[in-house]
Amino acid sequence: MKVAVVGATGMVGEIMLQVLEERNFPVTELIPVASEKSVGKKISFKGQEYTVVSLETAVAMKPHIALFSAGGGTSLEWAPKFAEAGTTVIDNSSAWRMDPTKKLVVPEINAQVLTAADKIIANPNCSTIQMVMALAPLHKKYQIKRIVVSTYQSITGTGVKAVKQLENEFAGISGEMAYKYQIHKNAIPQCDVFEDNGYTKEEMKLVRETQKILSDNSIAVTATAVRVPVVGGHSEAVNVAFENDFELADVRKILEQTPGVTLVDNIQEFEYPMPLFAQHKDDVFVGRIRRDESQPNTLNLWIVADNLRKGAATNTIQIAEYLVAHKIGF
Ligand code: 11C
Repeated sequence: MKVAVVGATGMVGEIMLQVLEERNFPVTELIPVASEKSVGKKISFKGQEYTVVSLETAVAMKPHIALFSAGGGTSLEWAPKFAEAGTTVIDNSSAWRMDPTKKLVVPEINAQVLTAADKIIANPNCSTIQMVMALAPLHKKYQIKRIVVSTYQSITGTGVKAVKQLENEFAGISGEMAYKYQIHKNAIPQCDVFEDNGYTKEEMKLVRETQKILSDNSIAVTATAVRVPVVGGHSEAVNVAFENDFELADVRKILEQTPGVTLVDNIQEFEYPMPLFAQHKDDVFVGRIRRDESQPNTLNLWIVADNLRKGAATNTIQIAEYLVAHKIGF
């Protein structure tokens, strides 16, 4: 496969290259793509050097697949141009996610919706991916009524500027700020911009994307998204009310048997998921599983994943793997 990685020099783009290599994705020709200021730079992939090209050049090279992680504006402008040239685009930005003509895919949950007609496929937001990975198999069995989620999000979700800000603050150096406030020793209850309803865009992604992926608009979701001075992944405290009652042992068994989910839930040994241990891993880690004793059929869980991996690069590449394995669109 001729594979373009758009945003190859960015934080997620670099991990996409690593994941392509690790999973031995059948790349016959790699096309690293970035903005004009990075064109001509060298990147290495599988021990070989490649030169970064512009978006125009990449479209003309007609890749089979383009993995996009270059921001919403770039996706809106360029994904259709690639699609027009016959390329299948898998886009990691929020540009196409809620477009009713585009599929929003977590392969373990709904890859079967994909068809050869899907030339632009949307990758969900990181905080949504890890939550639905744990909740989808429970939804199947018990039918979710309502989700209350609070997130504790890694600064890597904001990008390199935020990582630099925390490093500077930690070292006591003043520098460029990614956030309006200090993040070191802080928790900022704002991820992304505010919408008219008083929620942030990140919070509303958890609502809308969850309903779209689980193809059930009756699921009520309410979210509070918080940025914390953490780098390894996003954590989520999730309270989920089901239509039907459950046994905790069955919930554990279902999660244990879910591909892509690892149960870490042994309070006797103080074992639970944490970003420190989730970093660089592809699985979604679930623990602190317990009944919400304040109301019927309700469960509490703690979900952690590396937001740059399963939350972004890995999920994108798993979509590409599914297309290749099922010969969809090529
Ligand atoms: C964050 N989830 O942690 C965001 C980053 O819609 O793809 C990814 C934003 C997106 O701030």
